[in-house]
Amino acid sequence: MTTTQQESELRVIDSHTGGEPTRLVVAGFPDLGNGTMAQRRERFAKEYDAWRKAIILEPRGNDVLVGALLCEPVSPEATAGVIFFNNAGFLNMCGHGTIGLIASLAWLGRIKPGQHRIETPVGDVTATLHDDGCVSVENVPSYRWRKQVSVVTQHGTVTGDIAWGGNWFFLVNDHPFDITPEQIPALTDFAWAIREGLEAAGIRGENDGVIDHIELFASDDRADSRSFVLCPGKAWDRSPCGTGTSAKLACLADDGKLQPGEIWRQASIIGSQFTASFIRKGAQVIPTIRGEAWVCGDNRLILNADDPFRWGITL
Ligand code: PYC
Repeated sequence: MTTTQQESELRVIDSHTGGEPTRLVVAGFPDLGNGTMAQRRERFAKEYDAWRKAIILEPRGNDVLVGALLCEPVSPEATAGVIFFNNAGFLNMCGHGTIGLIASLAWLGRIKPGQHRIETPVGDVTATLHDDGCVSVENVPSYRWRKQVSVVTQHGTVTGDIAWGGNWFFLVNDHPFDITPEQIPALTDFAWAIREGLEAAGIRGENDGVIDHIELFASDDRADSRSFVLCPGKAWDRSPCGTGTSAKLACLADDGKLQPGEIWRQASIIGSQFTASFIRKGAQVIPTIRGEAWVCGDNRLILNADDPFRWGITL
């Protein structure tokens, strides 16, 4: 793992998308070479994981924060490449984070309204910056892998769908909770028990993909559905989760409950919303999610060589 003895400084643009924070690293990160985003993510994980922790963990960050490393894209047609990470490791794609990335690039004056191709470790997505400041993201193809899978947890047997929306999700409609802020500790325990149950039973997505996001649904009086999403590092998503909404759309499409082009409004547990729809390309479901992000900081992170917690608090 590569660390340096000198003081280092990173410039980061902080934003939030429906309450969920994104920290975009725009300067100061070590060079990861010219490979694909998947290759650069591998190098990041192998050689620079200390930098992930310095950026995300306390005292500079927190467990809710999602990091986004801005990269030169491989293709001259693309606007940017990005690698997403959090307190537990790396994400494949991130919907709220892509909205934050686009809003931050616009705030920096680096992009104008219109379409922008963004390279991610799991494929390209197309983000559109609209004139009103909203951002829509045409995501990677999404699909349901398994329907109504039962998993044994400490809270009993729970049944849900396994779907890919750029990350792997276990989606549960049938559970005993209200999805309200008062229930967050109980929802967190329940969702984490599902995560542990899936791991213990070796239940995975396609190609052995770890199911590291758990999504619980309920009705909402101002949207089509409200969700509680537990992220890989045990923090709950303040936004409706872009990749989670994509996984939801794949399931709805499969069940014939949502038609191509029909709008789905997904609310988060704190009431923020994404609107979403999908198109079909052959057998594939391609979701688009739309939301808004707000830049809330333009910061320099100082990694002082004498700081005992320079590389984050790692308990
Ligand atoms: O919006 O896709 C998303 C996301 C994943 C984890 C947190 N947010």
